[in-house]
Amino acid sequence: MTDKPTRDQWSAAASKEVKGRDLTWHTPEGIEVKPLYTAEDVAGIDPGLPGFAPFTRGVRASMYAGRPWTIRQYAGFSTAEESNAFYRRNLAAGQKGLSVAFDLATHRGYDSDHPRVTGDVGKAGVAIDSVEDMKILFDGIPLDQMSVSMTMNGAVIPILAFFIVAGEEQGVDRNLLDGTIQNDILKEFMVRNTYIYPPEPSMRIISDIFAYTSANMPKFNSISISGYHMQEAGATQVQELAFTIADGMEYVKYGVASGLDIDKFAGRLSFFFAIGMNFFMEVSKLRAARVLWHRVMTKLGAQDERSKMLRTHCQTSGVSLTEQDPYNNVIRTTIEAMAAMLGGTQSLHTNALDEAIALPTDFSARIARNTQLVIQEETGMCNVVDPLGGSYYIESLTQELVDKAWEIIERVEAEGGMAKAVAAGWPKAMIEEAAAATAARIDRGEQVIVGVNKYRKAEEEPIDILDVDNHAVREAQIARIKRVKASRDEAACQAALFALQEGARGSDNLLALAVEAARARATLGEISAAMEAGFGRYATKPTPVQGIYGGAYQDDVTWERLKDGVNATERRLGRKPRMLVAKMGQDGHDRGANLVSSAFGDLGFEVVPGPLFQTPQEAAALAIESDVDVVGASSLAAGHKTLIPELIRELQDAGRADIKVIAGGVIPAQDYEFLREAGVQAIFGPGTNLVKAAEEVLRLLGHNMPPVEEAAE
Ligand code: MLC
Ligand code: 5AD
Repeated sequence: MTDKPTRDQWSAAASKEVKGRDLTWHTPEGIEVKPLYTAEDVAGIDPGLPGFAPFTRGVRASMYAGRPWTIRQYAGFSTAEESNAFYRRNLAAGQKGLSVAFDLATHRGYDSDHPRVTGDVGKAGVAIDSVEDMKILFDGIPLDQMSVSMTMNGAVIPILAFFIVAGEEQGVDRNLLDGTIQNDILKEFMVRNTYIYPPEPSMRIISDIFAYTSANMPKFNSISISGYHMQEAGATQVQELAFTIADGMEYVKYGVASGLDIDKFAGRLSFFFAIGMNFFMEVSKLRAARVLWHRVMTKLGAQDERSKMLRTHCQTSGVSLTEQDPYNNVIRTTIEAMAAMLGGTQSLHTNALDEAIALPTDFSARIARNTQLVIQEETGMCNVVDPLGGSYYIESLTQELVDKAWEIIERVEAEGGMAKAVAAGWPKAMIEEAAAATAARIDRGEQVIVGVNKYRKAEEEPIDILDVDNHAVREAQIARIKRVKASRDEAACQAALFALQEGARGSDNLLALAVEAARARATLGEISAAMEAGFGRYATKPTPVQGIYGGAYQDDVTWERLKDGVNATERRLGRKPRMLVAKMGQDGHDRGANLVSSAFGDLGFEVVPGPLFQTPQEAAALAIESDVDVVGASSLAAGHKTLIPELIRELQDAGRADIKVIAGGVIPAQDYEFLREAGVQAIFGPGTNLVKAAEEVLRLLGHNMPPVEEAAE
């Protein structure tokens, strides 16, 4: 009998095979992944059993063997009628739960007739102005039988009120309503930006919702504490994990401080994570999240095991998908979906292959949904609970993620909790630094994206996409608002709105007051404005990070040549070239804008980072006042065809047609011609290499720039 080989012997053998090359993988979250894990790595780690504390292996004993996760596709566009029809088609084809995407006007508390939202109505989601729209949205869908998730944070009070009243008018008592409201405002201040009110009253709104739902809606999940958008904004998995759990802690503390018994509401808190392409990391992240939440809730004094159980929804990563060679997205989403289910999610959205350029069509939505149906019904993967449990790598990585995230959570706690940290801004800065570092890695070809920075197709054929006629939706919505206002009891409506305004100044439960206003047919804009009268509206200024993107290009010839170009332009103009990075409409997705500001700033441009939510008039005025050479309009929520031409007209009317306008973001190739005719001088779609973009801008500014070699081909 031969002796069993030792780990040292393996090490020597592997090293010989690769001639001594170091095989350690340093992940972006600062984790060193070794090429081999063995029993030695898991000595002392006991993941326990599924359905038992700390739930490492899942929150249910039988998990998917008993009941598979909910196939819950997030969707919404155009009018309530069109979205309702889309939901019904999807349910007939195998979807199991609903998830509503609202348009950005609704998110930010504006009715469809508000002048600030002309480009946003019906675009990134469905327009909902009153309870009448909500009733149409769920027409023929019994709300006591279908669980409904609603992604709403800023305008959470009117939307939840409309939902409750829509149920009531369907004959469904609120205590039977099943579903989830996102209601997670801390991450809005950090990354998603659909806030309305300042942080303090926003936190009060959340406590009021906890109080109302825990007393009246026992089946309803009162919050979906979301890391998803952090990862989308560029966070590493460790950051996403830590800040999400820390957000959850903060909400629990506020709930308790408002007088609620922790075990009365904590069992209905839920979570939401993104699942990106680092497969084993994502599986381990969900396991680590459950361990962390159990630890945190035990610390906070919860007694009921249900309060300590982290139940979560997941969505495959939007940011990992590409405009280029889009069928690769089906493969990416399949891998991510498998990571989510192997990590033990309760509910899942799989993205459509056209993610990087538009909302899903019936065709792309079918493939996305079928990805989950195939896993559930063809592979046998659901029949064993936590099949990766006990894997040396998975168990070791789970533990490492717990430890790394805990370090950040302890820092948050030492500094007084997440609300304070968010106000101080360091979590956001940390995420933006990670985002800039990732962008540089991808632009430099160090992180491979197939079909983008490697194996790129010579010719791309555009795919069919969904295009929403924003003008038609807006007209239809305005007509319905008029009808609602004309047929309501005006005195009763105004009395309910007044009571709500007083409630915002006092301490009565805002959701209870808004339910009264919704019954009286007050609109979303009116309910939001009544609270705004008490709370005010919140605004921030972007502060792009410096030196991270440029730092990755130290001693790089391409970068140096670009800097020479910027210097030459500076000599010619007598000052640095100036660029306004403009965000117009209610689109708060600022990852792209922040990255452009950082990269161009590092190159030596003078960047004016424009505030979020400007009208085209405001953006034009800022461009003129700052005397910029170029405006870069960043659009990630489909408002580009309305807002960018308006900006150009405003500049022309002010006699400043010389200020060049370029467009970047989620802009489908189908719209390029339209934008060029409107006067847009350059268009940068998803996956644009920032170095190449800067090169083109310099040329636009009159610098004779010979083409630089692409960094990554
Ligand atoms: C589940 N159940 C079981 C079981 N598995 N019972 C017996 N045996 C098993 N094996 C029971 C559960 O206990 C529960 O009842 C019921 O079945 C439903 O199961 P669930 O696991 O709770 O699933 P679900 O109802 O789908 O709820 C999942 C959730 C919820 C808790 C994560 O919060 C949710 O659906 N969230 C979705 C959030 C979402 O879609 N967000 C979209 C964001 S998009 P009971 O009584 O225990 O509840 C976005 C993008 C953007 O944000 O930026 O715009
Ligand atoms: N319909 C479907 N999916 C949507 N997403 C956003 N809005 C919609 C919508 N109206 C998805 C995309 C995006 C993520 C935040 O949510 O995948 O990346």
